Amino acid sequence: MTLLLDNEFQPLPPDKAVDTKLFLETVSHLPSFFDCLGSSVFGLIKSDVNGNITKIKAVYLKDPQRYVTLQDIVEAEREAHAAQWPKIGATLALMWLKRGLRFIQVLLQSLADGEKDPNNPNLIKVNVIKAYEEALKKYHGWVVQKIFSAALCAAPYRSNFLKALSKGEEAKEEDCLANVRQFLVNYTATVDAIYEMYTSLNAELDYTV
Ligand code: 0SG
Repeated sequence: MTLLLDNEFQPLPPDKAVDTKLFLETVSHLPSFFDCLGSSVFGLIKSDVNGNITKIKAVYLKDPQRYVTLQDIVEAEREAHAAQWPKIGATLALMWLKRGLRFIQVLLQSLADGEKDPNNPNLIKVNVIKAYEEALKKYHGWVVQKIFSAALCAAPYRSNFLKALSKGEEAKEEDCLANVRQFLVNYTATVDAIYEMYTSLNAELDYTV
């Protein structure tokens, strides 16, 4: 069993509503993956992602029957905190979490599509830069972009990264990539649904940190 497939996302219902409990259970496994990556720079990223998840979970646990879907939470906060919303509570945490999830999605998709630097085929820098530019860069000022550069230098080799996705087992590269492709089906649908929800509720912000 691979790390990814151990924690596969569930298919969405026809209305694409994301079930809060299932979502939180699944994303709560993601931060431990950062431990496989080695460098301490990933500790900072792990704690940011963990903080987002903890914040959403805390709101959910206040009233699980009311917050069945992620949209229930975002809409309730819009009603309760009209003046500060969407820069508040779980709405803010999910806004940032979805960007990290999009980063992971674009990175894995790029690897699954076989995108490589022909001069350095065992590096994943091209894949990481693509994911960063699509998901995060526009929200980062100079200082955070420097943190990204440090993380980029610490990025593992492609072969080691694919092994890490498979908990370090001696899985064949093609098997790892097949697992990644399977994982991406429900994962991408879920991330897309959260982005669509933020657009339709006008909850997206574009400030930089
Ligand atoms: C395999 C190689 C991978 C390379 C990975 C590179 C990843 C990019 C690194 C970027 C560095 C990120 C460092 C942290 C940056 C944070 O400042 C930002 C903004 O954080 C938000 O700020 C908080 O998350 C919010 O927390 S909340 O839950 O309380 O709401 C909030 O504090 C907000 C500011 O609030 S405000 O002042 O506006 O009120 N975080 C990010 O940019 C998200 C970074 C996620 C990276 C995910 C990378 C996954 C890598 C996976 C590798 C497989």
